[in-house]
Amino acid sequence: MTTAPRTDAVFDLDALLSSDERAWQQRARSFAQERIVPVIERDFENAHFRRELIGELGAGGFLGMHLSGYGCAGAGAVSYGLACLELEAADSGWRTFVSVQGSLAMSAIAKYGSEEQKQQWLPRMAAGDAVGCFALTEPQGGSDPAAMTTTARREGGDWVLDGAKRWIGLASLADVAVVWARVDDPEFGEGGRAVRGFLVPTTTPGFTATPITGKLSMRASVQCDVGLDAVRLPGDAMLPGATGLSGPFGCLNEARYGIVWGAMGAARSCLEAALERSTSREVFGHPIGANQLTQAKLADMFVEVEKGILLALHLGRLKERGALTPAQISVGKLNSVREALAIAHQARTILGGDGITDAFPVMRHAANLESVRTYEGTDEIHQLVLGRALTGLDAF
Ligand code: TGC
Repeated sequence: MTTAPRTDAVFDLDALLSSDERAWQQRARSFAQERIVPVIERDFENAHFRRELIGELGAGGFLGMHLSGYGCAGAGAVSYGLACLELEAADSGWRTFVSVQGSLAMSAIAKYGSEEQKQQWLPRMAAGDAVGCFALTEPQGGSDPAAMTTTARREGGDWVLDGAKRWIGLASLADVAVVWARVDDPEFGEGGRAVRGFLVPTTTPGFTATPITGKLSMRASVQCDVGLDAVRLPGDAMLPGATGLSGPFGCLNEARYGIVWGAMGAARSCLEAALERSTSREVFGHPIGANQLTQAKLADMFVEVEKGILLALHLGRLKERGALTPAQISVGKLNSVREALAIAHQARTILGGDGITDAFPVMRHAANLESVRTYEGTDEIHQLVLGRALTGLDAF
């Protein structure tokens, strides 16, 4: 007997959501399926970022959607997570866009910005009329931001920034960059060595952003090398509310939370492709889904998708209560991406040779997830965060 593929056959996850959350999910799903899915294979092949969708995401309320005021939607953490899931079910690059814009750049301004900075940037960013990027990682690596070498020095009333950043999403499209730099002035904290954030309009002389080419992952999105060569900024360009690395880490928490959900979207997409193929492809005279070995693979993939979504939901409910800890986020980020990658690889085996082509989304998801595994804290960083939480011993 053949049946239509079902991923909601065992758990009724909808029953755990409010009507508002289901509506956000449905809107995100419609956007992803109607505007991204039909073009994503071509965009991935051509390494094309479809800039014209930014305004549509803004009009849909998806940019900074978990922030309140300043034109932002004020949605709950679970609604935001569900939107990440649906966008990443289409492509990790588009969930990354929403993460960089909303969870990193807009969050930095909303958490740490002055009232003037919020007024200047947040409404335009929420509408998609302005794009932001978040410049933390440097060329020598992203795992140890404490080793940052980018500097900000005082010259008269101005700030002058020098340094380099790498893997900065959206930088070549951005209107404003949130740049993290080490200051040399005791007045600004930590004996003159504090990491502080600066809002850099990307038209400022000395700011350059060069898209990184040769990527075999995240091809439908943009990551850049950023140069900061004597970038002169007014004295009020600093974000007043963040002193030290807890500033950028506070934003990384937001983005990592979105990944917990998003990676499960990519995983669900891979499972759905494998399920569909398991009933439509016949080998040895019957659908491959009738083979016990195929069913075991499907069951294992399903178990991890459902567990991952339930974990994401649990973390979302904690976040809504203000009780979510960085170690809990590390559990989610580590688990979701690791399992999503395993699911993508397992799904590929069910698709046979066709699984390596763009007739299916699976290889694209697998390639994208390699980036997701590395950014916002590698597997190893999250293991070490958890090792510290468990033992009380710092192994960095
Ligand atoms: P340590 O130097 O001891 O602590 C610095 C301060 O930060 C605080 N902190 C956190 N605060 C909030 N949330 C977190 N998750 C935090 N983690 C640390 C810490 O309490 C301390 O505060 P204070 O007030 O005492 O100064 O750092 P640590 O030993 O706690 O952390 C070490 C480690 C390895 C966990 C941390 O360095 C780390 O998380 N490394 C990974 C960084 C990372 O994720 N990098 C990738 C960034 S991805 C990116 O930049 C690209 S964005 C996407 C795009 O643009 O496309």
